[in-house]
Amino acid sequence: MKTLLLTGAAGEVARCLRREFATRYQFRLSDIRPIDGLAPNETFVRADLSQPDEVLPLMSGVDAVIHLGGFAVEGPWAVILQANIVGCYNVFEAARQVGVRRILFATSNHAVGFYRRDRRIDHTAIPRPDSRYGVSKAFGEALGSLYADKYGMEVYAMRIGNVSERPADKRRLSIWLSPRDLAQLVAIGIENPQVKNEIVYGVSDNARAWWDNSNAHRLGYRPQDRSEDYAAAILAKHQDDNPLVETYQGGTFVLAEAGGDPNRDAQGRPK
Ligand code: 15L
Repeated sequence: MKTLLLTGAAGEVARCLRREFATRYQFRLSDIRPIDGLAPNETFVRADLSQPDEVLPLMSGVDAVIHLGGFAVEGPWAVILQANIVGCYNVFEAARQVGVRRILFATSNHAVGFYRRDRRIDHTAIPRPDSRYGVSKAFGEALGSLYADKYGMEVYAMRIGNVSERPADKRRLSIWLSPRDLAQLVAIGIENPQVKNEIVYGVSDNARAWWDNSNAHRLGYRPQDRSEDYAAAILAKHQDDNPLVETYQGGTFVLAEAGGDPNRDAQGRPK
């Protein structure tokens, strides 16, 4: 059984992966926050990813890294810099030093959030971040590309839409990623020998998607879930947002300033 390092293991995306992969992989979980209730296939090592000497020991004996750690919404520059930029650098650099070749990196739709919704983009679309958070994800994509090209690492950057049991609103009908499709996408990133220097979109089989996910399809991704099954109920309740929010893929992140996503409280929980 492969052993995977999962950073950001106290977060929501990690919770889905731990559940989906409970019998498939060994997990070394890491987060700055504590985690209760470890399963038999899990161990936990607390680490602050902004500290290189705390990141290096996480890598020993690991087959691949799933790097989810960092601040998950818009935030103040000092926070984004340490958690998402310095932290991401430390993870790639520690993996290189220890010889862990494969890294799956959770980038985000907010790396491309300033593309309009009427524009269909694929994995070759250059970043158009909608926030400092989005800039940090574009940084991680660029860093991954450097480590793939320069050091021969195998890098799989997932521009994740929104992971949840069901799509939450109109915008998420386009970007929703179900937990089982997330698991399929991640398993491809871990197992597929063709992974070299990839960008894929983390999205289910959504009729309203803004993304051409042909690179993920090339690598074998066949999503099982469709947001359209929830569309009628969501659209019946939907009220149009600010026109800027409705225009751009990043939604409220295009407006968010100094403190974050207007849809979330200070702890990052949905309001
Ligand atoms: C993200 O990147 C965030 O981590 C997540 O909390 C959601 O806000 C998501 O994007 C989204 O765009 O819905």
